[in-house]
Amino acid sequence: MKDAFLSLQKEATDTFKNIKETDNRAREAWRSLYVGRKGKVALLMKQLAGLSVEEKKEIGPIANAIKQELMQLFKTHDARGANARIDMSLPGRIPERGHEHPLYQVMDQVISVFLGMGFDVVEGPEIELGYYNFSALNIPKDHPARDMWDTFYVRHGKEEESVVLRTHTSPVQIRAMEHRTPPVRLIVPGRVFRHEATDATHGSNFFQLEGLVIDKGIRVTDLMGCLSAAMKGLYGKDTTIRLRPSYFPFVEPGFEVDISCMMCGGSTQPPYQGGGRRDGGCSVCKRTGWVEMLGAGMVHPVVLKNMKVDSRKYSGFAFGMGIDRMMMLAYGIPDIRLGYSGDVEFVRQF
Ligand code: FA5
Repeated sequence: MKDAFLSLQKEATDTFKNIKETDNRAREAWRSLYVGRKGKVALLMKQLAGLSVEEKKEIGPIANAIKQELMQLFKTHDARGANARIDMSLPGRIPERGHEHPLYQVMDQVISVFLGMGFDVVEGPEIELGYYNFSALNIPKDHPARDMWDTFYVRHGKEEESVVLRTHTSPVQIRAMEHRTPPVRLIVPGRVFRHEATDATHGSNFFQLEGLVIDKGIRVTDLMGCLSAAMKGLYGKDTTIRLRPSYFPFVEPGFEVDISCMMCGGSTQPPYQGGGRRDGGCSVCKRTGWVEMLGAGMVHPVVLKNMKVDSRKYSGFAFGMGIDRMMMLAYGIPDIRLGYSGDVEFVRQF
């Protein structure tokens, strides 16, 4: 038996020496024939089972050593062989580069416009206390104004204990002012959540960007000037804005801010022949010439009080815009849900 192992060792070693270094196929055949799972060494080792205990003690270690030696011979050679050589002249494999999601592209554009106007960027938690999301923003419990936001409750209960997925970025106004004193100029980009029946323009998960300015003598005209400059920065110098009265509990007065249509340039009169036209008018502004862009208003004195800001000395304005809808306008995306579909083919277009 011992001789059988020794002669197999010699046979295997001699055969291996005769294989050309570049002949990968022959080397692989050698590996399979001698040290493979059903190779000659394995077959011979099976026969060890029929030996006496004494013989096993003597031959077992020899058999194992031969097996290891042959496997090592193959491995060592393989490491130096043709397989392991690197052809430096081959062109490298270039990994595919991704790019920012269109939502973040738009978000970054908006942020950079406001950074240019001297605003700071602040962030806050997506899971928020009911206090910050509602009460501190002058929306008391059971007030009908809460119906404006369909809320996902993480913990429903007493007001001071309730926890929600924030329905807007406005709670960060309050949080930010816990560590600041006026004058402040800040923006808050972030994800928000609403218990919406989703459709082409409504998501249950979308992005907003909030703005807050507080200083001495801030007036509605400052709000108008600031938002007008920002919208010109985003949509071109000919862009104009208009304010319509609206209601948000945390501002007084409150406005909806529209901008002149970026597609038809505010032309309401047919025959308009530019982009976005369908059946006798611009499909983006529906021939009104205006596109709804933001909610805004002068910060309510109750909210200033909750921020520990003296409303006799200071005043301010706040605004909030929906980034998803801005993305839809910027890229002509017909359905808000496409942005969250995880479809790479969709994202690659932008
Ligand atoms: C607010 O959320 C206020 N916090 C904004 C605000 C801030 C007003 C500061 C005054 C002062 P509103 O619910 O209208 O307001 O939402 C703001 C924007 O978010 C909308 O103009 C819209 O662009 C976007 N938006 C609202 N609901 C959805 C939705 N379900 N899906 C996608 N975008 C939405």
